Amino acid sequence: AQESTPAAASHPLALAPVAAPPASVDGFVREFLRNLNFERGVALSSSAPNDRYMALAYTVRDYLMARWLEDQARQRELQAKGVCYLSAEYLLGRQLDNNLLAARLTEVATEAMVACGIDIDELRQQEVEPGLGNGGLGRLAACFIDSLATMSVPSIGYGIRYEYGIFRQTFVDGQQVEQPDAWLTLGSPWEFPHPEAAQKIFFGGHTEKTTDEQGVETTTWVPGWHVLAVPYNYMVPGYHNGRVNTLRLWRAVASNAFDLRIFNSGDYEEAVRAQTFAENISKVLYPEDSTPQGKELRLQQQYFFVAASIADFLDHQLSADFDLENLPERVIFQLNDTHPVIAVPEFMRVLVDERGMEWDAAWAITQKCFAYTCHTLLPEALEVWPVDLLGRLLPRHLEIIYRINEEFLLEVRERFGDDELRIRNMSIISENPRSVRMAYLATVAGAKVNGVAELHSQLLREKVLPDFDEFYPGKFTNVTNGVTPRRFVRLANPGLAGLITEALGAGWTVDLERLRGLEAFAEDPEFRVKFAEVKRANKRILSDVLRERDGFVLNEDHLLDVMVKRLHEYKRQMLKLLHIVTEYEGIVSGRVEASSVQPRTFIFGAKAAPGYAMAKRIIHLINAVGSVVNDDPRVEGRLKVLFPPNYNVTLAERVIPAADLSEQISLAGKEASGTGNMKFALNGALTIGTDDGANVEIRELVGDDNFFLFGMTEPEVEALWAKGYKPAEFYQADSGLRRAIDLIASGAFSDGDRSVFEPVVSNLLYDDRFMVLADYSSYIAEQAKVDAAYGDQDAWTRASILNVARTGFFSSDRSIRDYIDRIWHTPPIL
Ligand code: T68
Repeated sequence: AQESTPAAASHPLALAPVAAPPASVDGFVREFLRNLNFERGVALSSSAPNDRYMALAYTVRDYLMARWLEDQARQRELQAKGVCYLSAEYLLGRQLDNNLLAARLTEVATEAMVACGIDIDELRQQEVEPGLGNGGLGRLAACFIDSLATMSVPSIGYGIRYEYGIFRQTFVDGQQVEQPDAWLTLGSPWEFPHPEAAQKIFFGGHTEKTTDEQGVETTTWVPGWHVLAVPYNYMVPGYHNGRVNTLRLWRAVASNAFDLRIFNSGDYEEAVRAQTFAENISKVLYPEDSTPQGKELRLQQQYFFVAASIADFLDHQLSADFDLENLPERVIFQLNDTHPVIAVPEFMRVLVDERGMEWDAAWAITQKCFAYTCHTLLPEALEVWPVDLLGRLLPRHLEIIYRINEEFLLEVRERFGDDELRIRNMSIISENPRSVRMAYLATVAGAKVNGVAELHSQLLREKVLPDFDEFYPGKFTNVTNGVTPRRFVRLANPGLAGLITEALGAGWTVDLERLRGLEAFAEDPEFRVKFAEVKRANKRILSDVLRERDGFVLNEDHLLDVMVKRLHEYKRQMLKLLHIVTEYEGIVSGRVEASSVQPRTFIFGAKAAPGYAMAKRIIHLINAVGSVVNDDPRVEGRLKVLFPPNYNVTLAERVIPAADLSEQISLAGKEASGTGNMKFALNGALTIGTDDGANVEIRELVGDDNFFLFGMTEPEVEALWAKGYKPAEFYQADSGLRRAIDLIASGAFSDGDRSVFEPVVSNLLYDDRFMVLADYSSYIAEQAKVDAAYGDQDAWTRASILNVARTGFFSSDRSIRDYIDRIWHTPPIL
């Protein structure tokens, strides 16, 4: 930020931020009209919905502004230890309602809009959600910054301001077609750009070594090119605590100097090309989830944002006289997966090359200032960067990584002798092709390494990084994920929130374990009736949304069975589909009376990575099955498959509160945690799930009677692989499975064309890496139990209430408390 002149700084009006406008309907109306007139330049009578939305957003900002300015000043004054959360993704969802809620302005704003003759709901619809993330990992980051603000933890979130977020999904003939997510086109009222505070970020070039008279060697990096990183600040208001934290996202902009050099040479086109090249860095979010993209642009993105963030922290957040030796008492950089891990050599480079610190001292500090969260167990999802690419883009960083590795492997040798196999297995550099294993680098550098659910953390230690666990006792820990109850209960499910407050009083929103108090109400028949009414009302709301959005008809009497998450083979949307096809086949073959089938609507929501062919075929198949099943009169409307396109946070907020059944059916040992599973349980859906990720903890908490468990355990999966898994044997052994697969293979869902879904069928029969067929019979049997249980509505409601009552543990506030206790040691500043 710009320093003010001494005269301005001592002016009486500059000593404290301008106070917020009066929090009355009248005050809000004035502020709103002022923004409409002065910021949008329109009169109310001639304003468009977007003008009104923008003015409303500006008004909400105005109420938060004084606190935001104070909190920034205070964070700098106190110099207390804080968290820098480094994440390449923040899947924020819409901001308006969240910020109104946090600032206690929802009612005032609603009434103010009424006074102006405006339907606030219409303005809500104007907001395009910032989809700056792929799925669970990005949404987790968004929940965490909400909790950090609500718990008054000194912290700042750093990331990338992608010009295009996760693609908009459309279906053409049932197949996914991606459209660019131009979320910025109508303006983005929640961000504050600061081009004057841009940082230079360097790339390429070479390094040079010089030795001074004392024989001390120094290395200088002579970079080849640079771009500017421009910060865009976002307010992150805590819930009802008056605190406003900052999310700082970086945008890449071409530097003038760079352009001019070429421009002066007379090549205008080349100058523009250079600009495009630089600005590509923050152009688009990589839509690959759980499979790293080894592309150079991706590495540019990663380095771009962490280099800018580290410089921002060291140059602007520390007091002028700060002694860098004390950094570990002042900051912890939390690495959200491996995407920001290049921050480790960057931090070393800054300390050693720029600040003149000795290597050993710098390394000791680094090892205290970083911690790493791993979000996967899939070996193919662990990021590696080829050494030649790294050397070309970041030559000095590659040297630093080599030295870190050299000294680390020396330590390993000291401890274990020349155990070459162990050394090869633990080396940060892997061979053929020579690459940097980013997870290993993060593990060596990090003070702590955590998994995201108990089972995941255990498997991480035992299967993925066992040598490191042995080498670094106490480094590995667990922090089970959580979700923010503000967005996912209060905002998404106001009916349930009201009922809870009626029963337990206010306070549960920031102390979610209080939901335990609902256990007693589960035994109260009147409460159960009210609870069931809320679920029904939520189905009606969803029904309206799906009719408006997609032209779908949702039968509110159906059991609502929901599977929403990224499309990935390990998550096993195919298993869900085989269940649906089995039910359908039973009816059309005449073996099952349609009238005896429990009416169910299956809702899918899933985006496939654009380059993931099998995932896209599965999407096609879901749509194909849906159109056949939905239109077949023999089904008598008792089975419906709805697949609204473009599942995102906004749709999740409508789908989750309406669900009866939550599908969490990944192969055991593959889903690190899951967070959708937590959102469903907190909103009263019962889970059908495997013993995987956080499902394990959900089941332990809600109890076996209130959870539908099926499938192999992780050790059983291992045993089956060891024995030799032959999916065709399961196909042969189960007639229901055979009929379902045969029906797909017959072309019944592709107008008789057997070739369309042949790759899906043969993948299941001859490969089936995620053991769909092995878990099929257990899944079908458990689904029969679901049908039976749903027959007793009152008992179902009781189980549903118990799910809410017993899952308060999954508040992201608890996760943050665990991070503070086990990793960060950053007390809240009250
Ligand atoms: C998810 N990971 C885990 N990755 O799959 C999920 N990956 O079990 C867990 O609950 C969640 O993280 C939060 O811990 C992801 O979402 C990605 O999105 C991703 C993105 C880019 C590259 C790799």
